[in-house]
Amino acid sequence: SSLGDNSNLLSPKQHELVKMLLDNGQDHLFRDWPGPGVDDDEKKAFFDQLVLLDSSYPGGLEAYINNARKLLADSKAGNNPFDGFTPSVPTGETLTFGDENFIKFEETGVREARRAAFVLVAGGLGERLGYNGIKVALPAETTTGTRFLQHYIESILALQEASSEGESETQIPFVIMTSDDTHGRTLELLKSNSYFGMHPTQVTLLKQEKVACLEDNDARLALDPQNRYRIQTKPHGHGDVHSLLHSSGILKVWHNAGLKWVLFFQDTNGLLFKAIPSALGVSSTKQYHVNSLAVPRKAKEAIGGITRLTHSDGRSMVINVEYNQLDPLLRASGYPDGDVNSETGYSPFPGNINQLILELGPYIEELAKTGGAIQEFVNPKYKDASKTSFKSSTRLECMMQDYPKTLPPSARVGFTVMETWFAYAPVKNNAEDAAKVPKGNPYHSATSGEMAIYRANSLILKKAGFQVADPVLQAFNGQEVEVWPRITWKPKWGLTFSLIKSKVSGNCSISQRSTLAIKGKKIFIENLSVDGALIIDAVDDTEVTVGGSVQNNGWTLEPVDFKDASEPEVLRIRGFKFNKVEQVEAKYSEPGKFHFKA
Ligand code: UGB
Repeated sequence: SSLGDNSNLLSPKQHELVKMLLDNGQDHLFRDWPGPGVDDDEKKAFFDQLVLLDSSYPGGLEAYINNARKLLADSKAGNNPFDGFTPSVPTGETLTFGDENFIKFEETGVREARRAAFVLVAGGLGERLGYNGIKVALPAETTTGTRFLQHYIESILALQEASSEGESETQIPFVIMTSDDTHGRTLELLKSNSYFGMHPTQVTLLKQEKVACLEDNDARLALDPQNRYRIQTKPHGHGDVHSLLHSSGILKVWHNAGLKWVLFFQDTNGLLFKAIPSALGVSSTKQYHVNSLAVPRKAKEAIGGITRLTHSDGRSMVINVEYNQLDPLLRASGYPDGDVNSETGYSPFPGNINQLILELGPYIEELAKTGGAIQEFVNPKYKDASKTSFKSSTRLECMMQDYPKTLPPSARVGFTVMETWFAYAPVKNNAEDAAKVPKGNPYHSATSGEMAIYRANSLILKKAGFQVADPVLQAFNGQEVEVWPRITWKPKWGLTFSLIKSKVSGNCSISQRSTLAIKGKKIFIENLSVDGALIIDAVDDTEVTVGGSVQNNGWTLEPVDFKDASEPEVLRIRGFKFNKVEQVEAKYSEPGKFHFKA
């Protein structure tokens, strides 16, 4: 064959791989290759790609092909992955922001953060959002322009500092999973911003590789339509994070350093860190090996449902059922209406927000057995009902929240339900799709994501004793949202509810049209009324007490049409911008103790 003539291009390792492929029905990959001397560099690049695909999958390419054949056969046969399982609504811990229980969990969580590591999965391109850049570079809100990644890092640093109080200085490790789509730009964003204040050695980037596409039910690997010397690849999903953490060896390093918790989170949730201290407190108090964060879920919302699955053989587990699988599962198991709201107006199944807290010890033990492999699935789009050919190539995928599926029944798997307003506001949908979301369901757009931050901060200050004006309803990019006063603060100012309460006193109020940005750490708000815009900025060593009455024209909100190409994309996707007409600025760059009276 033409490959035979080309085989002197191969290293011994590549030789073995090619033999395995030929033994596994993949000879089409080398069909009609020209003889040696033609396209040799491209052929070598092809073999290099094979080695990469082989080394980045637990068990190698052979395992990938075998797993694919099995899953494709199941899919063709219409086998139900939940066969034998009956779904029911599980019970978990429910947290109410600011109550006694919550405050107790927050205290515990802050203490435990000394022994925590954080893992951000940020390899996804965010196709639903259709934004040109990487999602973690987007501003979470445009009052201060703080980017998601910056906010995450500042939150981790605030936790680090709070949990070190009275103890030796600690550095919380931070891993970011990237992919070829996001790696370069993530690294660049960190470097050009001095890692947003984090020590560069604290941050580890782990890049996930894509997996080979499959062109038919025999799991023949698909060649790139543009290049016969490349296998077409697609993302394998966020579940890769487990095998990457395992193979990098970093978990052992953490274990040896005495760490106990690994917290996983996603790329665009500007509220998450308001829920992290208490959720970690729950993990620690309840000794959960796995704790998933959840919020009340609207039927058909694109978030998975946390479900108890009980098998006819007695096995039972609490696990995420992905949003596209929940409806068919329910219909097949005695709920003829499928995924619908109950009389509460919500789905009876809590919504998975994919923020997981794992206890490190049991996690390492489990990965030692599985190598980090996560149960996969395949989702081919068939040409017709015969299910013999695909409309386009497919691939295996896996999800990080499926980690508990291989755990023994003795594992302590729990979940914690938070109120949505302080825990979950992702930025996933583009303006057009968000505008089409059924009324009453969340938009999950840049518009709603930003407005949710102002709403949460307003509600929290209200709980802390502030008089906060009611919101007005306004539509941006076809989405009606509550517009609250634009209140923002740095994580180091308001890491926990107790901390926030300790910084607000007397008679304080803010009007709906106002902006209040707290950019320092030791800023005490006392007898302050804001009607307009107030920006307080102070270096960490400085203590400022702010009071008096702020009255100015403030920052007005102006609509931006998402189709208006003259506006920057980050503004277009949210549908508004601020016109900074007038503001009061209190700025302190020297250490000391100050009083600011407006
Ligand atoms: N991601 C990767 O890092 N690598 C990949 O290959 C793919 C994604 P999406 P999805 O909480 O709102 C999830 O696309 O997958 C990262 C849960 O499965 O935003 O549709 C990516 O960068 C679902 O149960 O979400 O749905 C991002 O940070 C529900 O909980 C993250 O993975 C839903 O999120 C999620 O990717 C939710």
